[in-house]
Amino acid sequence: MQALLNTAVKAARKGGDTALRYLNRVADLDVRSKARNEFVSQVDHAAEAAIIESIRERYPHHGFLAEESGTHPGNEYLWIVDPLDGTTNFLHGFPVFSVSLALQVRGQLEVGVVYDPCRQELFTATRGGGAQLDGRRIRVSARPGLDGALIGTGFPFRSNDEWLPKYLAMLQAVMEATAGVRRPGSAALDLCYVAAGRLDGFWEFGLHAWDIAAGVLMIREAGGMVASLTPGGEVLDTGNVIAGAPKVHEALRALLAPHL
Ligand code: 2AM
Ligand code: CA
Repeated sequence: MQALLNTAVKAARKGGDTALRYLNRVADLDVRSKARNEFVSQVDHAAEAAIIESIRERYPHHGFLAEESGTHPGNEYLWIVDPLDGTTNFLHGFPVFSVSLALQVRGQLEVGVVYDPCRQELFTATRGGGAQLDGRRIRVSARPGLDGALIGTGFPFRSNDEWLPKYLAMLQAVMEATAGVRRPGSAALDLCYVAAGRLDGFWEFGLHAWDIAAGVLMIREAGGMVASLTPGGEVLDTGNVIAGAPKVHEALRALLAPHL
C-alpha cells in the first residue's frame, strides 16, 4: 500500500501546486456560470489532468472517477478524484480549498490523501495503517458530547436546496447546543479536521463521492465515526454525511434526527 500512497501524495501535490499557480491569476480566470452557485474553471480541469497523468504514469491500467472528467474505466483499482474541493472559495481567493484523492480496490477504500496547498498540510490514511498529518499520527477529539464542541458543516446548495428549511432548523439546534459552528467550504478538508480533532463533528447534505471518499477513510483511521445521515445506503452513495468523534457523532445524530 505504501507505493500507492506515495503515488497518491505525489499526484495530490501536483494538483495543489497547479491550483496555487492559478490562484495569483484568479481575477483573469475564465469563469463560466454553469448554474447558480456552480462554477467550473480552467483550474479544476488543469489540476485534474495533472493528477490523472501523474497516477497513470505509474499505474496505466487503473480506473478513475473524477469530478470534472467523469468515469475512466480500468481494472479493480479505482481512484476517486476531486482536483479542487472548495471551488467557490478558490474563485474568490478565499484560502480554504484542497485536493482530495482516494483509492478503492474492489470497492474497498484503501488509501486517502487530502492536500491543503495554502497551509501545505498533507493528510494521509491507509486502511489499517492509521491517519497522519504531515507524517504524524492524528486522532479524533476525546470530547464526550456536544457541550463545548466545535462542529463543521456545509450549507445546502443548488441541487439539494430542498433541504434548506430543515437544515436551518438543524443549524439552530446545533448552534444552541455547542461552542460553535464553522462552514469553511471544503468538505474534504472539514472531514480531515474532524480526523485531526480540530473539529469535533460535521454534517452536510448532498455531497459527492469525490468530496468525501478520502475524508471518510481518514476519520475511520483516526478512530472516528462517519455515516449516512439519511437511510438508503452507504455515505458514499447518499452523500448526506454525519461524522465525529464517537460520542459527538452519536449526540449530533440524536440532535438532528427530529429535523430530518
Ligand atoms: P466543490 O468545491 O468541489 O464543488 C461545500 O459545501 C462542499 O460542497 C464542497 O466540498 C463543494 O465541493 C461541494 N459542492 C458540490 N457542489 C457544490 C455547489 N454547487 N456549490 C457549492 N458547493 C458544492
Ligand atoms: Ca468537491
